Amino acid sequence: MLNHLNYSNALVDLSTPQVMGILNVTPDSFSDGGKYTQFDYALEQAERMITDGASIIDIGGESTRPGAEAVSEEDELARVIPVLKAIKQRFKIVVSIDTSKASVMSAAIDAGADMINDVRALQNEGCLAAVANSNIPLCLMHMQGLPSTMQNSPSYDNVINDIMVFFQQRIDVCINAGITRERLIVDPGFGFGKTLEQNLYLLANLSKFSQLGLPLLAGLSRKSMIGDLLNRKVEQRLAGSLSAAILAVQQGADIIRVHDVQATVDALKVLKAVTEHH
Ligand code: 7PM
Repeated sequence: MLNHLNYSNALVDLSTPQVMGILNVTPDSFSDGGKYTQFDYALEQAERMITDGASIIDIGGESTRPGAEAVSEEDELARVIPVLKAIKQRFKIVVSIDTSKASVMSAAIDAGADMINDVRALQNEGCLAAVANSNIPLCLMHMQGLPSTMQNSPSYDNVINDIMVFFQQRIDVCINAGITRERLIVDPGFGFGKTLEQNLYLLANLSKFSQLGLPLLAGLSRKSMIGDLLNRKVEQRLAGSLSAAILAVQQGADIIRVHDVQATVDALKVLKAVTEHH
């Protein structure tokens, strides 16, 4: 856990936990109703999340959904880069790009991205080189397997220890590639190759990752672990997601990645107020 993250043109103060709002720009996240384009919708969503108190907007153009078809480089660039540019032009907000492709990372950095969020922790060809010459923060997420098959039979000796070893290896690889430690953020990747039991154990022991001395990001919003635990469909998972967000922050998470920004900001305000008065 650190107190600050230094961004190119903005500073995110991590002395209190911050909310990262999810902005999906995948076709499956948008049903075309006519003249209203995905581009306009994305900008409106971004504005709402900023108003609601998000300090980071995470733009994703690749669906990591289990079984989702791969997105081509051209399609991902065409979805993400115009939205990134428009948000940077209109709002004063830190913008993160959720991608695993080196070409998208490079183009996003050129277009003013403030952060790269990679569910594959920069393991794809060319990713280390793509980010090494910039100075923006990088989120390294843990995933066991690949999105198409990762939920088949996830297996660990100990999920916390195994993820800790993975982080240590990726941190070393990054440092050897010329990326300073100060730029790194870690994320255990809830739901990415983990059973419900493993996800719950991970949340219960999340504070172990503070040993790394790096900012900790957690994404729990509307995930299957909430749905499976509560037997709720994706649109009925807000209460479960808020509870999980509170628990993650109590266990040391610095950044919470969510769909429902206003509700999460409210929940964290209650936690903060109570924590400051005990
Ligand atoms: C289907 C399955 C759709 C999973 C979307 C998802 C994380 C992330 C995602 C996370 C970081 C979701 C995921 N999850 N990046 N990207 N951490 N750093 O639920 O947990 O949003 S995609």
